[in-house]
Amino acid sequence: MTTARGVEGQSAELRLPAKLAAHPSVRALLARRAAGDVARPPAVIDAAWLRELCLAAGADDAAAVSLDHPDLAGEREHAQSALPGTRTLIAMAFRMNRDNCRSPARSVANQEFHQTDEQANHAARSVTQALQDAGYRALNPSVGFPQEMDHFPSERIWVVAHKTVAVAGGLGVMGLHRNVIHPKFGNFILLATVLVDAEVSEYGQALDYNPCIDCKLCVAACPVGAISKDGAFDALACTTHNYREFMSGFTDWAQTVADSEDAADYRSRVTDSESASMWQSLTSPPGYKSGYCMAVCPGGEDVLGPYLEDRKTFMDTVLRPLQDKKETLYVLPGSPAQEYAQRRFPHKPVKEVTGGWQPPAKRTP
Ligand code: B12
Ligand code: SF4
Repeated sequence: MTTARGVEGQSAELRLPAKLAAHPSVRALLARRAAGDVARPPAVIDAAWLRELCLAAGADDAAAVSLDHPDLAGEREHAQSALPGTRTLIAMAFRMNRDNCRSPARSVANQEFHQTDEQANHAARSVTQALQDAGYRALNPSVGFPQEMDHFPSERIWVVAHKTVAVAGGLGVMGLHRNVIHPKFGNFILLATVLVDAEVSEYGQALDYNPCIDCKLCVAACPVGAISKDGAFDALACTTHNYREFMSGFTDWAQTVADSEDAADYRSRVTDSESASMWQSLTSPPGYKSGYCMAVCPGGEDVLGPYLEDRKTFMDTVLRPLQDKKETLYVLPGSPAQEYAQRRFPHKPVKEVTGGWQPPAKRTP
């Protein structure tokens, strides 16, 4: 056995088998340690250094939250399973360009979501790498997709709930539509979280007010009635329509392909536009069908001005184009979403789908 001592104050007594101690990598590391070249990171991360790191990586706002925070009780098990030893979650917000998100052209809005998603993933990865280089264990779960599809559909597929962490850290509060509204940037933000195995010198504090002004424009904008005035949220209605070309909607489409007798039968069930849209989602990042709740939200100091100055013009130029858009709405048969969509938006064709949640009933020959 060989005993090696690290640099002063590190008390790294290593008892290594001779073969391992003689390995060139081990000898190089021990030599670097002896020369004081491998510093142990501070036990507590400096909050100002960390914030600067996040902003330099591209975040527009950032805050650390202890995993012991009472509001993160539901996240603890997930965080520990993703990175054993996690002590702190670092929440980051990334601004999206507002008018892109508001565009009735899906290609424009989706591009904005995906570009910001990519930017947030890059930034979170670079923060993780800097923490790793400083000597910590750190991990950045995906901002959006990919998610853990082996859990789908019975358990949650996301590693960390970014909204929960961001709210606990004071980056914003969930509005009536359940998107997090940042006090300055409004709800035009995507969120990322980095897990790290150390404490931070100062943690973010939750906001003491909600930037949501309760205008209920999100209720008016949602084409499938997923948002109620009282704050109830119909996640299934949202997923069935907005995520038509994601996991469950894709399954429904695949079932339709499987059930079709021939090309003519397939084309009687799926329009050319729908086939082309599905192709686009399969070859590019998948396209959201709406996100209108986010598009119309006037909350947040940077966003609020035009709404306060002239509400009618705001509604005519932001809300109405989305309401007027002719587009297919996807609903589960007999669902409240179906009734709502037909009543509120008679000019939008409503299509019944299974949502892919369960196999369709066998057709009788
Ligand atoms: C699951 C999910 C969804 C689901 C459920 C939405 C929801 N309200 O939770 C669906 C598919 C409907 C969805 C839609 C959208 N999402 Co989403 N989504 C997520 C995800 C993966 C987890 C959300 C979460 O933490 N939920 C738990 C708690 C915190 O949310 P909650 O609202 O309190 O609880 C509801 C859900 O949990 C739901 N629920 C419970 N179990 C299950 C199981 C399944 C399978 C589903 C679908 C829902 C569901 O019911 C609860 C009651 O309403 C996060 C990414 C992440 N890893 O965190 C993005 C995230 C929340 N989504 C985001 C966005 C942008 C959207 C869309 C705008 C997408 C778009 N471009 O059109 C819409 C907006 C819909 C809305 N009004 O909320 C952003 C929000 C940013 C912000 N400013 O807040 C996030 C944070 C992604 C990111 N990294 O930025 N999303
Ligand atoms: S994303 Fe679309 S379907 Fe979902 S709640 Fe918002 S407006 Fe409604």
